[in-house]
Amino acid sequence: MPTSLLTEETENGVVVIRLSSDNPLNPLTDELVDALVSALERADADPGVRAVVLTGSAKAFAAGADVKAMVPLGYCDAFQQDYIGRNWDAVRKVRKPIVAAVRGYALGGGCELAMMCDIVLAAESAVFGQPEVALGIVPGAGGTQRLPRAVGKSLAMLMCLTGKSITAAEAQRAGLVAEVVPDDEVVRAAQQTAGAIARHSLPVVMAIKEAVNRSFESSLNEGLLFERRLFHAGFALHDQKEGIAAFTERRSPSFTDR
Ligand code: CO8
Repeated sequence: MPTSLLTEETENGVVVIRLSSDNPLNPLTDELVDALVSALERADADPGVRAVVLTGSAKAFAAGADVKAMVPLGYCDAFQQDYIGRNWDAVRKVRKPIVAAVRGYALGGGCELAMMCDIVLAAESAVFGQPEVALGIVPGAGGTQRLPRAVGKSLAMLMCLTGKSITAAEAQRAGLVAEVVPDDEVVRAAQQTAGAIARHSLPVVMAIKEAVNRSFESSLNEGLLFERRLFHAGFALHDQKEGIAAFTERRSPSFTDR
């Protein structure tokens, strides 16, 4: 259900969730993040949704956590409320693929949110950064963990320790971004990418997402074993039989998600 902070529209199995708060910089207020988490959980549970596009305004994907809300917080408040951790864990639990379409600023929590998505497409205007150090704080939603995995230690250190941001082209060269496209095409490009995913068998797509994410959490041996077990389990799927039959019969497969 749309809220004033968020709009959602579904077309051909792809839901576009757009962060659209009153401030076009989309500071990630508790209300905005709660609305986002609810929308993602709804999409995950909705059999009519097969992939998600997450985007922001033309000016910003999101300019980070709501800095103004941090002013009154002390350590005990932050710790007892599990400030930030509480709902961010819900984003990474989404099992359907999420394609981020980033225009403008993706800073701090905004960059971290983009990195929680499965594929990042950037507009030419996109700017990625972890400027928290300038505020006297440490990144709080994965900047020090996901960024080095995405771009390597040296560039991650440079960004986190100096607050220097990088352009869309630099982010693509570093591996943070899959593709860079003109600003007015990025949401459509993300819908097309999500649509290409949505045409495949959903249980297979979900298993692939799980396996790729597992590669960040496990040793190579454990990851390879996990992948092999999923590969074997796939022989129980009708869609695996259908995909292989369609290939051998030189026709398009007709997947049923079974
Ligand atoms: N939080 C709250 N308000 C913000 C934020 C923010 N992150 N960013 C901008 N605003 C507000 C400004 O205060 C200003 O409000 P007002 O008009 O009332 O003064 C309004 O938005 C417009 O901002 P600017 O005038 O600064 O706009 P510019 O176009 O000149 O500059 C920038 C745009 C470069 C994006 C600039 O606003 C900026 O540097 N913003 C802060 C970016 C930042 O430091 N982000 C990191 C925040 S800390 C963080 O994200 C910790 C992560 C922890 C996990 C997060 C999960 C939620």
